[in-house]
Amino acid sequence: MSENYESKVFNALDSFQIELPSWGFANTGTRFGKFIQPAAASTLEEKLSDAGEVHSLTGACPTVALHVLWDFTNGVASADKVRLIAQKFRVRPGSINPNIFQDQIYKFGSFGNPNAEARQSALSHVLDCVAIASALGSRDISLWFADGSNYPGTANIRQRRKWFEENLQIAHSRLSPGQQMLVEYKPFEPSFYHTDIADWGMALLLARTAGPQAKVLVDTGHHYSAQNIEQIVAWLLSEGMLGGFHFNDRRYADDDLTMGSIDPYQVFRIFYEINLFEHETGSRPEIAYMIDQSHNLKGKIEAMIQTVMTAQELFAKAALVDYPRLIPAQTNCELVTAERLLQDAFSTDVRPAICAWRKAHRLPEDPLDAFRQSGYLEKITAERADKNAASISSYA
Ligand code: RM4
Ligand code: MN
Ligand code: MN
Repeated sequence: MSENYESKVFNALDSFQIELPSWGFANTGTRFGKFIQPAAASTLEEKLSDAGEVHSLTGACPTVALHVLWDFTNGVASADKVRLIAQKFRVRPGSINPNIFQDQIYKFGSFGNPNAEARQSALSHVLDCVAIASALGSRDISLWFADGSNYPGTANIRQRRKWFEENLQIAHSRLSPGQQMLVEYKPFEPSFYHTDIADWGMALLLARTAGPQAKVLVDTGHHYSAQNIEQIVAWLLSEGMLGGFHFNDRRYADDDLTMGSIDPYQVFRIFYEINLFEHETGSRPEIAYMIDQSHNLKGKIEAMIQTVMTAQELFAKAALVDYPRLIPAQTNCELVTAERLLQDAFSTDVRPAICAWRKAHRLPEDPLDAFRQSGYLEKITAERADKNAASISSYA
């Protein structure tokens, strides 16, 4: 059992990579204020340096998601510079994320804005993002829209859907072969009455209308509390429409807490559905695993390393489910047997096998401890503290 267990963990970790968000290293806050950390990154160079540190310690994060408005000061013209900075820190540009929610022109929406000029501006930014992705060799263009409304009767929901369809189709037509458009949904916030892409069904319909290279992105924090996320995952898998994840944890809403910190069994159940699909179909869908978290209080790099370690543990545990025994147990309605196969895998301590995997890959056995010993945090704190102290921290 034990050798078999270790090889399952090794295989799982060999196949598992998770993308870091560039914005996860910068100062962030809540609606009420930004909390300044002396070591936070404020330039792309600093963000990619921090991401490179996480990757060098964990070996699991070769790519970094980029937010175009925040990371590409000159749009497409910045692409070469971004590539060189990424190379310097031994990471690669990952998903490209447009920002069509921050500028004043988007007060009443982007693709769903009744004003044609605003829709056009959003479209041209998304097209720039496709061009940036092509220039950098990035596969995924990841779309999240803040569009929605705050009061009943103030927005024409069906008309806005049509505008979305039009622009998504145009953006899709610019994709190169092999590129993907990921459509993310979110039930509320910043809009509090209706959101144009509020759930996975809406995202699925829009992705289908956009074209064959569009899929759905599941952000684990973008659901109502009682929702069965793994069932959504299972349905998207069976539709061939699961494009990727933004992982984070939550207790109430889109809290962007550390993955697995509130409900690790939730993450395990998602990985279990994916593993079961792979076991049954013999095929491995290309799923972009990404982190989308905002650590306001924890040290940013520490929290990111903690996240990657948690992700690896939960992914490894899901690989331990005895699928050949589970499937007949499901067919024969042996409920307790089936459920216990999941529980056995979830409660297995995979940490010794993960340490062995790290050792075999010349990685530190405890990446968090190695980070604390490395002196990196002290070095960047000394370099960045003054600049961070001078940055604005108030909400209004
Ligand atoms: C949203 C969503 C997006 C992220 C923005 C900053 O809630 O999760 O993926 O890019 O926040
Ligand atoms: Mn997200
Ligand atoms: Mn979010």
